[in-house]
Amino acid sequence: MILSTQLEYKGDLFPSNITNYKKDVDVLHFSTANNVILQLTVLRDSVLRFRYTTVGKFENDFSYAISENASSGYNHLEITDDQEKYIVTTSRLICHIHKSDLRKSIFDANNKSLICEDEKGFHWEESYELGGDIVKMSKTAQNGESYYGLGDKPNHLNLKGRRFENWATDSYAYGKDTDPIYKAIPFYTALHNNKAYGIFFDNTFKTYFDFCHERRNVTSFWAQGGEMNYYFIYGPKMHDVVVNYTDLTGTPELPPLWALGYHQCKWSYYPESNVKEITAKFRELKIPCDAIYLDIDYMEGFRCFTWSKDHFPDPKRMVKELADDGFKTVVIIDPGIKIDMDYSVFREGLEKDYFCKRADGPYMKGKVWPGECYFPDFTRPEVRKWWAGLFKELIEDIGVKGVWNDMNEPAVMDVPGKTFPNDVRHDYDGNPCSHRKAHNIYGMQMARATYHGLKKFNYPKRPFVITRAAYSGTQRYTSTWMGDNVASWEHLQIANIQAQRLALSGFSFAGSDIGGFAEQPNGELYARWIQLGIFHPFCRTHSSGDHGDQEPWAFDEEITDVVRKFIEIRYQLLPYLYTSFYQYSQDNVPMLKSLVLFDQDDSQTHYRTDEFICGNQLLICPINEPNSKGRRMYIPKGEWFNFWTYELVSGGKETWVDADLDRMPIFVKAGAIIPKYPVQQYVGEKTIDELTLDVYYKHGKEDSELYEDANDGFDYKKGRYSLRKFNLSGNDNKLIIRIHKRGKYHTSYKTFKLNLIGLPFKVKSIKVDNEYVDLKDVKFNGDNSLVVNKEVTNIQIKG
Ligand code: MIG
Repeated sequence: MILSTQLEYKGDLFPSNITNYKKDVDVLHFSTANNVILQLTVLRDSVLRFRYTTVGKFENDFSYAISENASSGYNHLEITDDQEKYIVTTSRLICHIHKSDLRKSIFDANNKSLICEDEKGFHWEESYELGGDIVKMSKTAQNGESYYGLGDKPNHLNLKGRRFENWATDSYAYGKDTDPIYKAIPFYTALHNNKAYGIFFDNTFKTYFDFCHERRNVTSFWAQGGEMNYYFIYGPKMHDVVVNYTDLTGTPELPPLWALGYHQCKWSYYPESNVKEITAKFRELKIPCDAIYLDIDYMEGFRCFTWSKDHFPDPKRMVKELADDGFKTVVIIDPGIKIDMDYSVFREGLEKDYFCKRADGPYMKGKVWPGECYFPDFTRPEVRKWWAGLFKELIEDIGVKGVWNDMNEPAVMDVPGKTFPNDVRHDYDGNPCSHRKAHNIYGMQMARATYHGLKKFNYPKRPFVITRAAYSGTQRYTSTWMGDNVASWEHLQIANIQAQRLALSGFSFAGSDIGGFAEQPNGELYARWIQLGIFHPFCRTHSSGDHGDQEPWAFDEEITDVVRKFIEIRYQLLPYLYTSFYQYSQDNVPMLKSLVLFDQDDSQTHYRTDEFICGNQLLICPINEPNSKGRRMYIPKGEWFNFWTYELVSGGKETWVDADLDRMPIFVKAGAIIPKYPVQQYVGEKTIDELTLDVYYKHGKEDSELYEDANDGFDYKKGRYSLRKFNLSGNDNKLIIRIHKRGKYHTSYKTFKLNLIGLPFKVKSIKVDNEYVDLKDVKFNGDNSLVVNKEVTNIQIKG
């Protein structure tokens, strides 16, 4: 019986019974008596897409997140049914769809165990005020389930017990519980009973995720509009969930190697003489640095694509002089275009009708740094093209090498909500909509347009872009940073979590403002933060500048020495980091691995936050507290060498690790082969004439990789790269390394210098490609090093 009160407020609405089922190759349609359709697409054996409509018809299927290179194809698809349900079976998954209410349960096809089950499943609320539905999904939480991902959230790595919102927001001096902040990445990985699966809710409206916060046994996610449209990704390895999500939303091309060097930034270095002072000091103190940033003050009245004549009278000359000294210049570009008829960018945007408008036609006017501004609608292809074109002078003529996109949430000053009002209209690539739908992708489309500009005008060199706001898939175009953090010990911890979380969310190329943006660190905090920062894919010091200096020499000499030492380690590790970037770019593998991803079967890892793996073989744990002589940390299972002492430790337990201010806990996985460059002051300063390989003995097997190419340009796409795979295997009196090489690139060096670390036996013979080496020729028992031709394929060391 329906009571009249229920009719007035409908509350949650639910699908009724399935009345019709239709299959179209890999797309299945289940329609209910009350006009709901579930469209299930089998993308891969382990990836299913679920899409719902409540009006009997789907809107145009369009997503900014999904990469055009996403892989698809499955081995097996079978659909059967019984009294209660339809049963969709792939070679990895079994999905039940209940005929009475459209609820779903998903099982592992191998062992039939439950992975994920709808609680209420899909339901919705009609929005009378705005039209459309508030679309909702709820799932039963499984025993001991944990949750990870969701982009840049500054909370605990494990999201369980919390609720989050995704709405890109300028968040100056955010804290541990601030939510939302700059990014909207509606993807998480869940883990229970050694099985991991992921959910990517590809909906750009404001979305919410509740991980057992409101109800202890329920996780749910919902959006203020749009479609219930999500991807279910099965592991059972968390690693494979993240890899598959990253495959779906894409990875960047390789950055120029210099972009993995150290970057120095401040708000702001100006005038030119100040910039030069800073860069000269790096060279004088021999602290490696590859990039110098110009914040908003380089412009004329904050007008994008202009230069302040007073402060930078001849940018082209300056940029060239910096380049001659090994510095790449990166400049900031914001979305707000100053309303000024004498400003050509504004005039052109106005004439061509490229600026965003309000619902009834007026321009979207908002105050940002330049004063009142209009804002390009980056969701229009022709606007992106125009924007890309605006970089011609900066990049092609002046020689700027990177662009920094800020304020692209978009941020607006002095207004409620600090962003555009909801009624602002966007083209959304031919799917016109309001800001409610376009807000979360505005920054992404700006960064995308910027990327295309750099790619075009920097050709044949590679582009470098950094953005603050992002949605899923933004990683295809740009690197990112975590926005306006604070110089505090707590924020050092937050930076660690955010970098890991972003990596788990498909966005590896990220780093924090080292030392903190707001306020000022003391030397100790700065040094500890540099130690963490050198293991983040993006490594930049940045600060607001209004609390004092934050260069490596801004503290005392001891600090400067520590900072130099660690930046030097980063420069030595460049081939390792670059290989890790290659694995990310090529194989979708996150560059940082939280311990839970590294070893999910060890439940000790599920709530660890500080320790992480950088690349595949370096275990890192920052010091998060002042006056530390070391700390306790969890060493994951397996054998690890202390990076400093070469002492071998067995994992699976917490251990005290010494780490005075000039050290931090770093361990190397036994069996790893870590490639190293000599220290350089900037990438390309030296011709590398020998590559060092640190070989860490293992009783057992371990594989390592080394990727190399020209470090810039696109020839690698034509096969001009070199990829070596090292298979190491050791026993009590033998160590064997087999090397396979692929690719046509010829490195500048001819030899490898192997440092043999941790051999448990005294070397009696060495065979390189089946020829005995005269032990007198190698520095054995001296420094345990061995020099071999780089084309070597087999090394046998015997005791
Ligand atoms: O309203 O460009 O997060 O990195 O230095 C502040 C000035 C605008 C915020 C960025 C910060 C940058 C600053 N920007």
